Amino acid sequence: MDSRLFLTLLLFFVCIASTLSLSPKRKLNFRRRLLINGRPWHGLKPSKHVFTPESKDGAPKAQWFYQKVDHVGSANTDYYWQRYWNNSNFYKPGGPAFLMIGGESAQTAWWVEDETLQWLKLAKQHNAITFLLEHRFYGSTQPTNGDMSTDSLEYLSSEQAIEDVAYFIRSMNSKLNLTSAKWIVFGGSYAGALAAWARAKHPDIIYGAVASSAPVQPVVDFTGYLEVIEDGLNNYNPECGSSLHQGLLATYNLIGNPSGRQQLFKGFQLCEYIDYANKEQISYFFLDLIGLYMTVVQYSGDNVLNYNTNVNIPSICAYHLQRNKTDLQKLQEVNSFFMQFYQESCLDVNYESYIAYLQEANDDKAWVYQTCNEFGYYQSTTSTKANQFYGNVLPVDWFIRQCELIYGSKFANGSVYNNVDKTNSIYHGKAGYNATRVVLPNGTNDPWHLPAILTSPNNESYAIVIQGTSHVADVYPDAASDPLAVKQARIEIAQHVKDWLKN
Ligand SMILES: *[C@@H]1O[C@H](CO)[C@@H](O)[C@H](O)[C@H]1NC(C)=O
Ligand SMILES: *[C@@H]1O[C@H](CO)[C@@H](O)[C@H](O)[C@H]1NC(C)=O
Ligand SMILES: *[C@@H]1O[C@H](CO)[C@@H](O)[C@H](O)[C@H]1NC(C)=O
Ligand SMILES: *[C@@H]1O[C@H](CO)[C@@H](O)[C@H](O)[C@H]1NC(C)=O
Ligand SMILES: *[C@@H]1O[C@H](CO)[C@@H](O)[C@H](O)[C@H]1NC(C)=O
Ligand SMILES: *[C@@H]1O[C@H](CO)[C@@H](O)[C@H](O)[C@H]1NC(C)=O
Ligand SMILES: CC(=O)N[C@H]1CO[C@H](CO)[C@@H](O)[C@@H]1O
Repeated sequence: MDSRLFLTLLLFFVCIASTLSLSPKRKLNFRRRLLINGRPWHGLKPSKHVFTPESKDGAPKAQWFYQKVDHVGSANTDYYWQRYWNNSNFYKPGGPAFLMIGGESAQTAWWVEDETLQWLKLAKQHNAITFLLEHRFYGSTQPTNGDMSTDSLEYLSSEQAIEDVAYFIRSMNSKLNLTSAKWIVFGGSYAGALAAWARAKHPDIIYGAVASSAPVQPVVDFTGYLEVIEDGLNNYNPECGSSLHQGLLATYNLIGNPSGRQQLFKGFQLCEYIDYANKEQISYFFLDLIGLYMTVVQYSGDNVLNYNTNVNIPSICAYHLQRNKTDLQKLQEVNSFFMQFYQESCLDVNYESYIAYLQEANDDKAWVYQTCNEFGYYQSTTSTKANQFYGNVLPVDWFIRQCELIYGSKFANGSVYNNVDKTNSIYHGKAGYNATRVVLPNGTNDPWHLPAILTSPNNESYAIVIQGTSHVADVYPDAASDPLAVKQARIEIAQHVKDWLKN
């Protein structure tokens, strides 16, 4: 390696290391519990190895791609180092190239390493070379060397990320002589939307896309989200849903008086008393509780982390279906289960430190920025149905106010609505999506199916319904517990990819 490149890289790592080791005042605890604008601590598409960047010896090593900071404007001509991984084990000259697009979290080698992953099984079958590209501003891919000030975040957008993908493909084509290879992009959740949009935008270099649980209809007030969570619990067992409803109601009624707050302090093992005058804190407390059920329903049964063993709808509902306990006690037991699971010593209810955390440079700050700047997707209790079930404890304005608190006055209320409108005018929403050679699987239990494409947009793209499954269920390795519907969906996806790669 030439010494100047080495120095640049060294500097880069020093910067990254100092960014990532920030925030000694905060333990990881409260971040792991929270579902921050739909994003859990592990990112929207969880990876098996969330804390270990390289999963084992001999795993593919991270590579660095010299990438343009700005594809959209012309003023900034800088470059940055974008992290990626590859696996050429299956590749045979003349074979296709598969690219997994990274979403709103740090990536790990697991995605190109674990040959039981569905897309790697396809790569093996078709002799494909595979790549995983980390999204700008997440993990170690930092176009502004870890600076996440609002000015720097100007370079964080889905459009820039899609152009990163296009530039990466063009460069690999010339570097590795892949020009005649068919490129297929893969992605799940937000990255699924990126895969769908990238195929639409660059049909000349991207031959097809598998876009799992892809939300392509940004909306500020994502009212349906919490309704699907409620339905997920009720469809399993109406008594489970009703017990959660009663538990939340009891909690809400106790907040109004001092002895009730004392009872909540003890029962939920809070780190501090709730200040009844602080309405922001009360919403934050309810997000602590409701967020647990969001995570559970959103991932229930997925064959990754603990979602098909003890963190899923049946195991959490088991608490609510106990006899001889009040619904408040049951809710508190679910809370205690997660406190142990996340190793929390007390339950954080400090809204100010939550905001302070989001003002630091981290993946959550980047994702919340994207919600303020492009997507919204605020999981509010605004709808009549959600209001009746949860209480109106998470009004949409509570989320919108955070945009201004974190990123400044540029993100006052009105601008968030304008930003989301702008995104929909760029990508034309789900009704306007009309690319060909795209597979769009979605799960009925997953709240993210609402902004996903539900009917095949044309006769060369395919929406696939997966009854009773959750978020991005189709991307994970086979499990004995997989429902038939997800097995069938995987077969269908494989068939479409095979058709595309024929001749
Ligand atoms: C692929 O990754 C390996 C290390 O895992 C590296 O040696 C090789 O140069 C990489 N190839 C490309 C095209 O990046
Ligand atoms: C590049 O790939 C094409 C098509 O696969 C092949 O015909 C050609 O010989 C390759 N060129 C080099 C320099 O390897
Ligand atoms: C529930 O409570 C009733 C009345 O207090 C008692 O008779 C019964 O044994 C209890 N059942 C269980 C499973 O604890
Ligand atoms: C925010 O903007 C929206 C759309 O313009 C408007 O409907 C809403 O009332 C505003 N909320 C506040 C708190 O100003
Ligand atoms: C989608 O594209 C096809 C082929 O160009 C066209 O016939 C069809 O009308 C389009 N549908 C929509 C909804 O735009
Ligand atoms: C769909 O089918 C019709 C009729 O067979 C055909 O004309 C059209 O080109 C096909 N493709 C798309 C993208 O609509
Ligand atoms: C949950 C959901 O909306 N599923 C949709 C997925 O795609 C199929 C096929 O178009 C639809 O019929 C489903 O309604």
